[in-house]
This record gives sequence, C-alpha cells and structure tokens, in this order.
Amino acid sequence: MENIADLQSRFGSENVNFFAAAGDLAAVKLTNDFGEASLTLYGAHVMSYTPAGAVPVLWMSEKSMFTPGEPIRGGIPVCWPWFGADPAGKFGGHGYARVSFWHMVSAARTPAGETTVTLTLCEKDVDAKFAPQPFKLELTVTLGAALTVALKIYNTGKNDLAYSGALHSYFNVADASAIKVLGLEDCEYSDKVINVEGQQAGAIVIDREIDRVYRRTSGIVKVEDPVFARTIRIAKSGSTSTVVWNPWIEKSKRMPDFGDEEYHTMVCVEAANAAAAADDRVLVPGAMAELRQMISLS
Ligand code: TA6
Repeated sequence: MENIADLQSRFGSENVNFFAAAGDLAAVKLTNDFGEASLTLYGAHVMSYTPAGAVPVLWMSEKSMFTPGEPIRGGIPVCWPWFGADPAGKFGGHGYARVSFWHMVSAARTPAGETTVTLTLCEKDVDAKFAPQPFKLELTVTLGAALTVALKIYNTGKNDLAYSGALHSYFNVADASAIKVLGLEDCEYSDKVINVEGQQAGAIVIDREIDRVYRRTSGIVKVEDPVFARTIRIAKSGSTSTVVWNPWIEKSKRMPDFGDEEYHTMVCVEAANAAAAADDRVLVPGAMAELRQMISLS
C-alpha cells in the first residue's frame, strides 16, 4: 500500500486527507462546503458521497470485501476494459481496472471551491495475467454541487484499443420497492434476467430482480425516493447505454459480499459503454475518449 504520510505530504490539504480504509487500503477523503466524498486508490473506487446536510447518496454493502484482487461492493466501481463477462472468457466480470492499484496524479481546489483529484492507471500497473494492451486511464473525481466522475481512456499503443466499460454506481435509497427510476421511458433494453428485448413503458419500479441494459440513452436519469423525500439526478456523457440493476431476493443470497436483505436499500444506475447496447468502443492509436457521470440531489 502507498504510504499515507507520503501521499498527504504530496497531495494533501485541508480539503484532501488520506487515510487507511478498510483492508488497510490507501484512500482519500474530500471535504468542502458542498459535502464529502471518499475513494480508494485501489480501483480508483469512489466509496462514498454525501452532500452537506444530506443522507449518503452512494450505497456500500456492509459485507463488501476490501481485499486486493476482489472488487469492492458498492460506491462506483470502474468497470474497464470490459463491462459484464470477459469477452475472452478467462477472467471475472467487469474488467481489471477495479482490481488494480491506481496512482495519484493531482489534487486541487477549483475557483468555485470544488475539490478535485485525479488518479491514473496504465498497462504497467496491471497484473501481467491480463496481458493488457498499452493504455492509460485517468479518473477525475470532483466534489462540488454535484459529484462528477470522469474516466478518460487513452490509447497509448500502436494498435486499435477495443473496450467496453461502465461507471457502475450504487445508489442509496430508503426502500427500493418505493422508488421510481425516471428518464428511460420508451427506451429499448436487453433484459439480462429473462433474456428478452423490451421497451420501457413508464417509470421503472423495483419489484423483482432487474438487470437491464438500456440502449440509445443519453439523457438524465432520476431516482425518485419518496421515503428519503429526495430525487437523485444522474447525468452522463460519453455513453449511450444505461444499466439499471437490483439483484432482489435470490441473487442477493447468492452473493457472499452482499447482505441477504441489502437489496432493499440500493439501486444501480450505471453510465455504460455496453457491448449489449452496441456502445462498446474502439480507440485508434493516440485517441482519447471520456465517460462521465454527474450525480446530484434535486
Ligand atoms: O451491472 C449489472 C451487472 O452486470 C449484473 O449483471 C451483476 O453481475 C452486477 O453487474 C454486479 O457484478 P459484479 O461482478 O460486481 O458482482
């Protein structure tokens, strides 16, 4: 693990403080008048986001592992260079970025009083078993009136770089069965639970396992939570596919890092580049793409 004192001396400030998170993972907490957020260098994984005076917006399983090599269950997993199953059928789901150790690049305060940090990962940082092509990722997290998470993907190699991915955000809700997910009305989707293609009729309600990849989506999604009396506003760019997921009862029981009853308090709304929506990408040598999600309360 990187040395906390060294990180603090190089990047720390009154708004940026490094600490040892669960599993002794090096992490950084951002605090300012807008609220607070935290992320581990492992996976560049946003673990928490709480606007000033609000109930936490992101959800984290009480059974999450914080073990190198294992994904963290909650917050915002960075899924790259594949979303879903490994196309080569060799490794676990959602790629190797979320199970690799990233490095701090910078921390800053913006003129608007926001706090922003950038972390980076390249092929040299990744376990050789994945045989990664040359690449560079930069993840920038900005804590302001919204929490903005921006993933830049650079093709630093001599060959085309094909990938899929997602910012796989877990949102904290009072009662999943009481929420409405708005903004995907009339969008076509692939339903991964019952393996059918469909079109969204009206608001999404959570009354069973839902695992849908919505196509041609670029608008704002809202999670209306009547019990917390709030709406989570989720904007994005660099993506035309949105994933909505709640494991519900049976799948929750099958996941060791997910409490049997925890499906009641979460929903995933993910800004994706999903192959299932023909939104996977190819970067030519020297090119860069950005996947961004902007989260706020309204
Ligand atoms: O985004 C939805 C999904 O692809 C589901 O199918 C489910 O597998 C979820 O991601 C969690 O995946 P993980 O590999 O983190 O357990």
